[in-house]
Amino acid sequence: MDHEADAHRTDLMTITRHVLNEQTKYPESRGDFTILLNHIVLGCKFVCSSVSKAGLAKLFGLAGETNIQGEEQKKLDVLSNEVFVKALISSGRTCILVSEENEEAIFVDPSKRGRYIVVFDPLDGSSNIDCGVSIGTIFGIYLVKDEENPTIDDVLQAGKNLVAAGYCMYGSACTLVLSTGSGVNGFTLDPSLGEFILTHPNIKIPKKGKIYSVNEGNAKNWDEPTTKFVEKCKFPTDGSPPRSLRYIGSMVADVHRTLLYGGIFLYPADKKSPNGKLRLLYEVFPMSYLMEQAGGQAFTGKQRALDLVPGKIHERSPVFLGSYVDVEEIKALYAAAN
Ligand code: AFP
Repeated sequence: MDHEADAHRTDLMTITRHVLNEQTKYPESRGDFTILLNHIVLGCKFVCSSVSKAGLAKLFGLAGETNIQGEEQKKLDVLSNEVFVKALISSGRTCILVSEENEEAIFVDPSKRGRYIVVFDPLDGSSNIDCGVSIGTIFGIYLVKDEENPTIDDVLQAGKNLVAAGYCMYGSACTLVLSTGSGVNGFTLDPSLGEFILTHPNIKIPKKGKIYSVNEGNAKNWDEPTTKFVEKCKFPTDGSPPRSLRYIGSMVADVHRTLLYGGIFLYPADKKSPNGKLRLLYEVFPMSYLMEQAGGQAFTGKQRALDLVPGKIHERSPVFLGSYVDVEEIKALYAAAN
């Protein structure tokens, strides 16, 4: 019997234990981040359970539909948003929340205020819900400058100022990927324990990948560097084999695969959408932060994604993110075009 392996299996590293361990590196830490994270984890568990029983509970479909009892049904993304907003406020550790679902930023009442700002998309990829494709929650965390006086400028910070970012993917397993600024770790929900257990320690993205991921339906509107890059993926001229195309259309799932297998995910600008589709604060920034923390890169077509400073909370940006070498290739094409 392999006692060492058994010891490993019985020594469970939960996400809370992991974050508490990380905090011991910062003697001034007050445990606030662990409390905040526990509330994010609660939201993820709720959404995970709702997504998995959505068909049963008749949670699918349009907001405003009614159920058998004649009660109004809430769409899953609306419900998820309510759960996250309430969990984050009740943590007592947040001062401003920005959600994809709310037009305006939410300023937390002074009686419940803390020093963290959370930007999030409670249920990204929601157009994929009805066909059972993996979807997810994306979040980024900033610190406020003055806890007594939070302003919208505290939210409009460059992505490089994030103190943590992550996503939770509701797929064949429920996986939470997190970075607090010293690498990336993945945790899988053990439903029998109700705990996220460290299953993917210190994730590093392969330096170069064999997969590209893009909505090719937009190809007729792409700019020259994107067109050239995709052409090279299909018809390489350096003797290398063509790359595989994988596109789910759910950013969390596409980024998760990119992080684990390597490759590049592209949501470029095009003639119809000069800023692309994805939102800077709660899609581009958190994913770019995770990519860099895992040894990859994220580029907008003009600059490092994390250097951008948003002018508005729901601002969009093009993004190319993934393996270091793959992103270097697209950077070179943009540099040549300018
Ligand atoms: P939905 O939430 O409307 O499904 O959008 C998902 C998303 O924001 C992101 O998760 C995907 O990467 C991207 O849009 C897919 O966009 P296209 O459908 O234009 O390819």
